[in-house]
Amino acid sequence: MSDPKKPYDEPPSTGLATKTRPKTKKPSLYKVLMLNDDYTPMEFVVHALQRFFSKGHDDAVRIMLHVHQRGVGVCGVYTYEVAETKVNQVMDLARQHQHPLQCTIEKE
Ligand code: TYC
Repeated sequence: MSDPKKPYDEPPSTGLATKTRPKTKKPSLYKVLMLNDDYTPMEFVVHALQRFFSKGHDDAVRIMLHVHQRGVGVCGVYTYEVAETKVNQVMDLARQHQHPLQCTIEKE
């Protein structure tokens, strides 16, 4: 006999407690890298790091100087769409100010 309290699509209980564990996959992460150049003003890079990567002033200066001295540096690590958006935001603002600043994405 069917249980009148149960919906029709549920199989009859076996008395075994089971836990469904929906299969989820952690998204891949991507580093946003900033590249050095000889023309973009240091203050502009610091501003971009604060505005688009939510860095505090001191952290932004530290990252900017790292890129200035080493040629490349990590601004942050994000899922693909977020990383792509941040690269576009930086490059759009740089273009508007006619700075050659370049940003890229690298898979972690
Ligand atoms: N090298 C630039 C200068 O001396 C500053 C700079 C730092 C530019 C970081 C780009 O990603 C960069 N004005």
